Amino acid sequence: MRQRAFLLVNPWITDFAAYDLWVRPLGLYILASRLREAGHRVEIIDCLDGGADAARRPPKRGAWGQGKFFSEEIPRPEALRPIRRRYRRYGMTPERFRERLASLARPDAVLVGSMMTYWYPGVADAIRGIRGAWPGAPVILGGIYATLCADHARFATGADLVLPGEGERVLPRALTDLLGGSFDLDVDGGDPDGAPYPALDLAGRLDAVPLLTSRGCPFRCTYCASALLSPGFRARDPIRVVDEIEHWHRRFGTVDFVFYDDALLVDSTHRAVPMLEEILRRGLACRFHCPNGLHVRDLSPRLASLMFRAGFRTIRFGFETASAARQEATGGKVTTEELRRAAAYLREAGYAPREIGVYLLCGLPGQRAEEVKHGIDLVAASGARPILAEYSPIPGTPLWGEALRHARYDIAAEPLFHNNSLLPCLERGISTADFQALKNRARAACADGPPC
Ligand code: B12
Ligand code: SF4
Repeated sequence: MRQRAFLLVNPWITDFAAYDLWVRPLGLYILASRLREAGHRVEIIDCLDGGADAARRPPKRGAWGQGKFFSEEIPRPEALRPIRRRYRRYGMTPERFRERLASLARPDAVLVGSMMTYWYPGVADAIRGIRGAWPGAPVILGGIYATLCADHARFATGADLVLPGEGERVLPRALTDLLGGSFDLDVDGGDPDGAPYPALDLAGRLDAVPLLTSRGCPFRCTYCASALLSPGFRARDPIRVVDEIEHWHRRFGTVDFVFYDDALLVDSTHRAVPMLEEILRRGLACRFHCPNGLHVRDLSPRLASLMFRAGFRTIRFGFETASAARQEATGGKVTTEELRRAAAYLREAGYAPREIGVYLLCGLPGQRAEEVKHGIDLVAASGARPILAEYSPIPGTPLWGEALRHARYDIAAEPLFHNNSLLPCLERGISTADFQALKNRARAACADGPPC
């Protein structure tokens, strides 16, 4: 096998606002580890990695590996001109990015990742920078935007090749076509524990490590892209997950771990419960964070107690709406009774209401302000903390057709309008002031108790 050199690039975020809620390009680190395992040389540039940007004083970071990004104001893209809000680029400066590229030898191919669909301007900028450094180097784009908006990515980013899907499955063939030889990256052979750990040792910082205990989700909520990104549900052996936690904790001193799973608590008897018992058995003094919504249904008194004792510090549940009709129509992943029960178990385990975050979707097609208000009050009355999550319409999801009918912008033509903070599908009857009142109501609902 001929050894090849790859550069992996995580582009900037371009948005009205962004906060580093443990945002790490885990997909790229997974691909880097597999390329390395197959004997190739890999370098990674994470434009969001503050640790890689020693020239600037870092912005305020939280105590648990989250915090602010570096950012600078940039002109709004043409489509967003009428929206009078400041627009920013988050991450390292373009000069720093050029310096990093200039410090590297020309790779055989550059693999660019992507996250939110409406962050594509940062992807196009990164590809422009790569072209400037090595005009002839092949650039392959993958990741979430490339999967959900492949056609758009083909004309809007300047990539030579746009590859939708999980990289370890789609890259081997593309690399063979491009470079010749064979690239065996799907090394797990169907065993999700057969692969090496993500190559996070290449990251500029290991203050928080992202973890995946599974891929995909057994549910099919109509607003969610999980099935498009990872078809089928595959779970790892919980004990092997603890091995990974122990690896980062003991070798790199990492204390904060962040679960990126779509379905961390599903089938908890066979997954989360043994994992937490093992964490406690090994005495791993770590903190765990779940910024992505957890499932309420599988929560038992035992699981709640284990979560508390094992160090789960950031917990967020996906409840989305208190409307029983909408719960049912969007996929039936949770009922109101299940939420009440779960919140009670967590409080019995030791959590304060303010520490039990519950996401409520806001701005769904056809949703009235009354429904959101009802959700806020119900979550608060259940002894938990309501957190509004603005709906981002996603092409290819079952709700997309309805989103198109209700959208206030041309979401079909322009992914910039998928931006959750634009509330693109908000009912016309709900004004900005109404939305602000809902936000205030949610904030006030958890004004007491310890800080979270
Ligand atoms: C964890 C997560 C978060 C984390 C952040 C993590 C991060 N890295 O950014 C947090 C909790 C902060 C977050 C927040 C939000 N999120 Co989010 N999030 C996810 C989640 C669950 C997992 C992403 C992930 O890292 N997966 C694991 C890695 C391994 O997978 P991956 O990155 O896709 O990489 C694989 C492939 O894409 C591919 N690949 C990747 N790079 C490359 C490169 C090449 C060259 C190739 C070939 C392949 C390739 O191979 C990789 C390995 O298999 C996804 C859902 C999902 N299942 O993906 C939603 C998701 C991305 N989020 C979504 C949304 C809506 C949001 C929010 C707007 C929610 C809200 N309303 O508040 C916020 C916005 C954040 C912001 N403004 O800052 C949407 C996307 C919306 C959109 N329009 O793009 C998703 C898809 C969920 C959904 N609703 O369906 N999120
Ligand atoms: S349960 Fe969560 S991850 Fe699964 S389909 Fe529904 S919203 Fe997506």
